[in-house]
Amino acid sequence: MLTLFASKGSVSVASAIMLEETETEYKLEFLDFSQADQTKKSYLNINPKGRVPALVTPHGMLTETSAILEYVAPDFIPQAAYSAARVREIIHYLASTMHVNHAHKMRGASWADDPVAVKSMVIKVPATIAKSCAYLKKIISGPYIFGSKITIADAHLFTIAQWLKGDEVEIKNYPKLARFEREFATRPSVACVRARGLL
Ligand SMILES: N[C@@H](CCC(=O)N[C@@H](CS)C(=O)NCC(=O)O)C(=O)O
Repeated sequence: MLTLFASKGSVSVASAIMLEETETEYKLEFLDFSQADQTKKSYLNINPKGRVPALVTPHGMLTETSAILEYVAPDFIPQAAYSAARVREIIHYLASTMHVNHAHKMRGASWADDPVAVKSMVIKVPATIAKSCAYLKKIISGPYIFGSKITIADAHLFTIAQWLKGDEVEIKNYPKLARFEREFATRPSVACVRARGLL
């Protein structure tokens, strides 16, 4: 049995969605960020990074959304090398650019001690996230990123799309992204994740 360590509304939602899509049995362990659960010794013993997601597998611990999604849902990656690389291209962009842009709002202190620099990072967030949305809207072919078959990249993008409002970006300004988000939200996997209290 797999165990997913996750927190509400965080990037760990993507892993939960793919566990649901693949009808994998898993146990959910909630971390409450308002109680700084991710910094407690009991969790650091599990995931020294102090981040979610973390997945306990029969082989050992796995972290990083991109790695977890590949492990949990290999059938949601195309077989052809180029198509598979395109899926990874999106996932790596989401993890290394868009997620990091978003993190500058709440986690600026990870990069700078100077309060002016931290505030400056916060101010930049709507613009950098908007730039990511402008890039993504060109990629989405609809209804999902790569057409009618979902891939692991869709779960990742749907999860990050939930942060747009908080980052002061209007999804309706990116109609293809808005349609994707609305469409993906109707999937039973999303309803299951919501019912489990992660969304
Ligand atoms: N690169 C990691 C990032 C994981 C990450 O930053 N997760 C955030 C939640 S969205 C977290 O655990 N933050 C806790 C903290 O910063 O204290 C991934 O994509 O899984």
